Amino acid sequence: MGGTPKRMENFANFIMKEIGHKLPTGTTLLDISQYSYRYSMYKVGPVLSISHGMGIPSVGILLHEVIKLMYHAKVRDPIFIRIGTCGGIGLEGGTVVISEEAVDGMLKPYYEVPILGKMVRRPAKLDKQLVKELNAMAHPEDPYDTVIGKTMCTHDFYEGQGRLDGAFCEFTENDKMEYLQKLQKAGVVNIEMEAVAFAALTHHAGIRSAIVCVTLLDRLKGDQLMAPKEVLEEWQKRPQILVSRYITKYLQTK
Ligand code: R2B
Ligand code: URA
Repeated sequence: MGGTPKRMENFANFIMKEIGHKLPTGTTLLDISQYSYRYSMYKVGPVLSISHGMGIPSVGILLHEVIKLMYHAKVRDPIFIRIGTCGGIGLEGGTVVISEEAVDGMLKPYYEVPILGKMVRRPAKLDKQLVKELNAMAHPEDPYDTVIGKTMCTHDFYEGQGRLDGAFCEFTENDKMEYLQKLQKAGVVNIEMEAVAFAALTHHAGIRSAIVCVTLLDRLKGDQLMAPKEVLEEWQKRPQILVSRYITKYLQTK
């Protein structure tokens, strides 16, 4: 799973090549949920490549539906992996981050959701073994770093991530830097917007899951994405490469 329909179409085509999957003659890869006008979904043999949109509510709805899909399709032991983008904390743009922990905007390791008027708290746990297995897929000759670390998940891209360049900003550059340094001290290496719900809902369903994101910038150095579009696109392939190595290996040992 990943945020945008285009990235997940690209991933579907990429993984099809990597695992050597052949579509039945006369057929092409199709977005099988195109008429939902919400998400996109591609099936490539044993791999589903699905977009989840931006933010916790969007990924939450999708996860309910994909978890039900797994159940009705009688899929045994599925693995859910989010391939995304994020802001790095003290990491150069283009660094791949495998999340070992997910925390919310208050640095709490759970997903809180009001259900029938009561706040329900679900632990945002990721699979430790899967983190190691994914990390082992990084090659020493990759021209970028792959790191393991704590991921903060926010409800907002601008004020919620301490940006100064939103429509509103009621704090100073100093306040922002103090906050980001506090996050760094707490072990946070990247910030994105889905990790807590992704980790909590998969854990609640007993599904092994992982999150692999590429940093689009170092938030200690700025707020805006300054890298050219082509560079940003190349960076977004990096989590796909790591995950495709994992899937290929996994399928060979099955
Ligand atoms: C990363 O990028 C998106 C915000 O631009 C959001 O979906 C996320 O987690
Ligand atoms: N996605 C985020 O949520 N934050 C960033 O800084 C970059 C991508």
